Amino acid sequence: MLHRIAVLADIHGNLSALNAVLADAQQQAVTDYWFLGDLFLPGPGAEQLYATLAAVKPAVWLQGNWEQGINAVVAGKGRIDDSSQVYFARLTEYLVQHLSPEHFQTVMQRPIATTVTVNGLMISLSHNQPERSTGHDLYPAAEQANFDHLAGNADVAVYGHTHQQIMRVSDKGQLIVNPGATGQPYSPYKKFMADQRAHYAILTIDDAGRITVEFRKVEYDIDQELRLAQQQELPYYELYEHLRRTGSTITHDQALLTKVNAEHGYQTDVREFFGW
Ligand SMILES: [Mn+2]
Repeated sequence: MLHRIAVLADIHGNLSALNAVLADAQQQAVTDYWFLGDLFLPGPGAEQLYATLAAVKPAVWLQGNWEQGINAVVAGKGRIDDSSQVYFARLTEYLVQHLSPEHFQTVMQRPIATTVTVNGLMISLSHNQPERSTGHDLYPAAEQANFDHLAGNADVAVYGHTHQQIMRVSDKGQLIVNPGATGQPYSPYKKFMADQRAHYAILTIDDAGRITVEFRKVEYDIDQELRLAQQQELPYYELYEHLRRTGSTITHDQALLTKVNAEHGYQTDVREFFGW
């Protein structure tokens, strides 16, 4: 059977982007869906986002470093004097309050990597490296040895996490693909960063195991996504608006986060909710 696989990664709470990508994928006569992790936050998508992704029955559904971070917060790990950790925890509180406990558990128990064989092609799938969902070692221009490690003994390695669409090869010629980010596109290059269309990729694998890779970028309504965030009373709404309009994250801007946390009493929220 001919497989046309839509590969999505890094949705990051952006339901509007996910809807646009799924509509495009349907038009492209996709037969399978794979998701490489980082489903929630900092966007408002929670229960409905879960249901939307679950409805296409992804054959692969991985966990990313954000899910691991969310798990760590819920397990009680974090420092109240670290503004970035308060930011992450306050968003986690929002998620816990907007997602059913059952679906929360389902997502948090996904693996960080897996391997599947399609028409004789062995494909490794991971959020970042198969053994570790964090790190900068697979950024597009990173060292070749890191990509050789990723490829392992697979024919094709597919990973997410960097939010940038790339295709390259290992030293042996194994194919390496990153579908980019559905909910949070990124580029270090200013001209491309201005293009905030939602990313995904389609892998077409025929009966003979021949593969074609297609990178897609889909327009969606950012204003609608921001209205959704407002309706849902998403914490750090202003920062989310900045992120959606520019692509720039402020996750590590301690000075800004300290100010916003103080303005909204987020530190107190986190202390009360998680007992930090
Ligand atoms: Mn990630």
